[in-house]
Amino acid sequence: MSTRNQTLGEFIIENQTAFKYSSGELSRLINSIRLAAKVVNHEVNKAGLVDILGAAGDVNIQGENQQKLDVYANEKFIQTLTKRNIVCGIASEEEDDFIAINSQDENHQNKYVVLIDPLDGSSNIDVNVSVGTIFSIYRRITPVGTPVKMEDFLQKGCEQVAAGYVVYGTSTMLVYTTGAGVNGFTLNPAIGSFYLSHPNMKFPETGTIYSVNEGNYLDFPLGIKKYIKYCQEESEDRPYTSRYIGSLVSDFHRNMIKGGIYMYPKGSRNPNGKLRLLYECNPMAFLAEQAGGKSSDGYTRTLDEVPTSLHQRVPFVCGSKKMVEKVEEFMREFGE
Ligand code: AHM
Ligand code: MG
Repeated sequence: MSTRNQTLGEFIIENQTAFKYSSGELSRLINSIRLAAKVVNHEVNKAGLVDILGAAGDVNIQGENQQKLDVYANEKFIQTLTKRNIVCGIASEEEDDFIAINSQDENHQNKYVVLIDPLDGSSNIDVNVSVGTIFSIYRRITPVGTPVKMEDFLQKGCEQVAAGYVVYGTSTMLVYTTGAGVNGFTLNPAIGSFYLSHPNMKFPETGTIYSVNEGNYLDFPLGIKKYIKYCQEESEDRPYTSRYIGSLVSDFHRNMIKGGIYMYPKGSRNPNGKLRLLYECNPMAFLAEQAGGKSSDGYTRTLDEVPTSLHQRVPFVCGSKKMVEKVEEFMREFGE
């Protein structure tokens, strides 16, 4: 039974046997993500010192090249997962193609592939606004010991075995699920450990926050426009408010705690929406459902979408169950 003051490391060990495929491999994998997250957190926290330490592209005092933080985060996560030899493949929002690991070694037994958005919302870094890392984990479907193939990555979201995010915010948190609820851990920077601070996180069934980039309003499908107007209409039972950070992880995190809905619909600039099914929408949809929320493209459950390519984008509506259902009602009635 999980208790407060528990570290993430203790929690992972304690809950390992509850996981249906338990072999320790998934625990080691989540442990590696925890480790890389701490390293990236350290670097993200220094971002404000850029004028002092040098901007991306500069050479720093030790003669090292300064990297853009999203490139840095990408390298750190890939290095950590590769060196510890616990996954057979990685796909990253920052890479054109997937990376096969140990593909020449017939004895490798690794079963998991990881899909990752190493630093989501990175345009927010320069202005000291929270950013995040999003990860998604599947069991490979091709035989163990053979090189991973595209089909190992193009699985439906409902096949995920784990997913989560790190939010580098006022506090740094790691929130994840292995399909048995959602738990949130806060980093104590003085000690360098994540502590269970938000056990069994749940989306309120409904909420008052809607999060959408209203700058794209004129481009939105009619159903979404009508829903936004519905939120804006004055009504005693609907005291809605708009909150949009522009960092998916942070917008989702707030909405899960307070109750709300996040939308990135299609528009003429983004004909399929902006967000990526595999790196952003599926992991968030898995977390949302595990927390009692809901996620769809306005019509179809996100986790049932059949992926066709690694970097595919889809419209995304995710959050408190009743609010997502309301959007779907509007989409059915008014459509595009
Ligand atoms: P990114 O992967 O290039 O960082 O883009 C994803 C981000 C999300 O975090 C955020 O919700 C969205 O883009 C904001 O987009 P916009 O600025 O179009 O509203
Ligand atoms: Mg992203």
